Amino acid sequence: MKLKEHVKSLLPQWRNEWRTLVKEHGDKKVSEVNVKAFFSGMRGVKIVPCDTSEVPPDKGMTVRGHMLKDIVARGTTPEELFYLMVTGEWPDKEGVADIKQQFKDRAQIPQYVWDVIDAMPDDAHPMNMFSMGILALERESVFRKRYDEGMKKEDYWDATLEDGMNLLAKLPGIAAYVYRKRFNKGPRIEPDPNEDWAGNYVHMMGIGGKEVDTFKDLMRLYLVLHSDHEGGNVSAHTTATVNSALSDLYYSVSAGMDGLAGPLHGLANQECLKWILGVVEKFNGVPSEKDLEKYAWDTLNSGKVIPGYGHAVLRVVDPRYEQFLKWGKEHIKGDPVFDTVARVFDVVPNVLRQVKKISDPWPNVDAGSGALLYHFGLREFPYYTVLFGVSRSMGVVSQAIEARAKGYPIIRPKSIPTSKLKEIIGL
Ligand code: CMX
Repeated sequence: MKLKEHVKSLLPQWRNEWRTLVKEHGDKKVSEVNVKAFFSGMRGVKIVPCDTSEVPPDKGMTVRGHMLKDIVARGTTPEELFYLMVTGEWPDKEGVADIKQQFKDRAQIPQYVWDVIDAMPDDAHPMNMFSMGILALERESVFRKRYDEGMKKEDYWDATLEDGMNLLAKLPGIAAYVYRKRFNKGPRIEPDPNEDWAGNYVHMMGIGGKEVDTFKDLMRLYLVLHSDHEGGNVSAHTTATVNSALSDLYYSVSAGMDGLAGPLHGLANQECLKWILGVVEKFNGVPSEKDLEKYAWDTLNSGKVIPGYGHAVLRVVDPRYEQFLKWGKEHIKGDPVFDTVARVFDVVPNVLRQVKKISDPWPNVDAGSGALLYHFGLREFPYYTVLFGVSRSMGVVSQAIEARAKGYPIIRPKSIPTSKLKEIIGL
């Protein structure tokens, strides 16, 4: 079944379920907020619904109940994953063919977007250029046009789905151009109608060579693994909050990407590779465990974080890291950068475990991905968060389609001054 038909068939259930829950169980508690959580960025407080994916601290990311290792083992493509995230079911042949075709048909990008990117300074950060490209496209919003014409609330999902498909179809083109423009790789490359979403992204970046098919496989994996991580992380929560004001998906996704650009979130992958390359350079190759242990302590003692390690929610090795490591071990031999990533995994958790305040000593998604990209010649690491952004857009778009289909209200939690908090706890 085609994606839009499938979502349409789910509407009655989606619209009724949460309203019935509110009507019949509105007073029951889901979560409590203690003072620690209040001052810790709402850590652990269950505050918003998200059905596309969940991150149990002891398991890591699951998509609509499917474990990541099973999703990867069945060779899931980004297009299939997007369908699964939106609808909760795997697409049939018609569903996959439809998404692939839609992504091709909607891939053309208006000239003014190239002009906006071209007008930016040569040293603008790639995430700035990427977010700016998305924001420039807002002029194309179907949601905004229909809203201005008086669209009914029950049709918001349809306009959001249209915007989501248009935006996702165009993202590889924008992201690839950011790469070529920012790193002087030559003129823009047109999409190839014979390529899938990930393959076209690689094609438009202009990365070739004899390993290009393996790199396209890596890109499919990369786009699957970074796609979603429930609803509370910075990029997802920001996108959802902005979208809940009925700002269309161009505004919302651009805002989400601005959050992804932070070093504690998506930018960690660039920071992580920088750290690994520093290790390789200092030790002239893969370091011994003893040298690495000292290097890790030096980083911590200088007041810096070890990028790629730790997580706000997870308390196990991130399964996304595990999948990257597994893929790397299967496809890459004798690469000092990748081998250092593997060695860091043997050493750093033991170091971080000794720092009392650190809740999670294990690698997250960012710990290994950069070394794989580096191996295939994608060495401009300030660019890495853009790849993350293309993938994460699938998740935040899926969440927005569902939120508008269900008719969730504007997100508006309450804040209070510290003086009021003190009053509440009796001080
Ligand atoms: N290296 C050094 N210190 C670390 C650390 C690490 N890898 N992970 C956590 N800590 C520190 C925190 O900075 C914090 O210190 P302060 O209290 O002095 O501020 C303390 O340990 C407690 O943090 P926490 O409860 O374990 O973790 P948080 O939920 O506050 O933060 C995260 C989570 C990811 C921001 C943090 O682990 C971190 O900075 N990691 C390195 C950066 C990184 O890899 N980010 C990518 C995360 C994945 C993503 O979202 O994309």
